[in-house]
Amino acid sequence: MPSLSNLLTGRRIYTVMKFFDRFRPPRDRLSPGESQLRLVVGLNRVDEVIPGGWNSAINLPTDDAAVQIDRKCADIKRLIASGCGISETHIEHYSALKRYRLENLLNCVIRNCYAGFKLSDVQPKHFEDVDGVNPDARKFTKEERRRRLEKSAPRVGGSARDEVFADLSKVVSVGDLRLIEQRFNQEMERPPTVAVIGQAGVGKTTTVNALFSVEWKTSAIGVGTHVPQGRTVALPSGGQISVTDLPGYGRSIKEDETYERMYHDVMTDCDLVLLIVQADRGDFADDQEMILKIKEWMS
Ligand SMILES: Nc1nc2c(ncn2[C@@H]2O[C@H](COP(=O)(O)OP(=O)(O)O)[C@@H](O)[C@H]2O)c(=O)[nH]1
Ligand SMILES: [Mg+2]
Repeated sequence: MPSLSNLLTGRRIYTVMKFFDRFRPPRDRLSPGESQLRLVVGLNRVDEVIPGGWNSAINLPTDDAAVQIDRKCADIKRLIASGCGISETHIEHYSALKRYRLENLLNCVIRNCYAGFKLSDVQPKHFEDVDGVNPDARKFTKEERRRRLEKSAPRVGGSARDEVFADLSKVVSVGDLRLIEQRFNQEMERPPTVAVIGQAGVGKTTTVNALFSVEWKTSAIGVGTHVPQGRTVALPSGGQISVTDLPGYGRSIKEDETYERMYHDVMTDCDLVLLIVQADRGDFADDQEMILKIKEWMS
């Protein structure tokens, strides 16, 4: 067995983690050929996709609307994926405001983020804390939600660390295992860095706060703010996360050109780009153009 001692840099640990994906239950595996592009496209605001389709008492779409939302988002995913040459597994639909399908978005983030296992203990904000949810019906609401969301993907990883080390102990020597553990612990001290991008008002701040259960207090990047805003916040589940809010694109060609260098510099350095798109909009041309650029910058 070759010694791992000279090989285990941070990124190599990622490779080791991916290798051990093979030992995970099938549902948690990367599918063959799935790219490791560190990009997730979030289709936000699905609560607005079907007019009158949201049942606010239980904070879920009606059964009919849920089917229609899935169908409509499947079309958008196909459109974006085929137009940009990315896998649909990098795109997830959800509602940040209603805290709907945040688990699915989080799974997608964990799968595609460099060292995504650092986020495997994250708990998204509670869906039943949204305004309008009937407090007396909470128990029913919870059960109803569980029933309806049964089919959605279970959480990737769980205690990713324990699983991976249990796997490793079967195939590497005790010395190498200790070394991997040491490097792993070093890596864990580095907070994951996520760059969040999207057109103004798509829900970047709302998404970060709901997904990671943080209170990210950066004021919305509005017209007039043209610099990235970075902040490291403590995760309630332990550890920290560094989030960079990038100014929005698609307002003017001149602005987009000015921002490109900045986008490029921030993105090449981060563990994940989270690009947020409004699912209830009809036109994704600017977003697709941006995805193509991100792909080029990050490859
Ligand atoms: N209906 C709906 N509104 C949302 C959703 N996510 C965000 N919003 C609203 O969109 C507005 C802009 O959100 P914000 O997070 O500040 O967008 P940002 O400019 O991209 O950071 C706020 O009024 C949010 O409440 C969502 O999933 N559904
Ligand atoms: Mg914002």
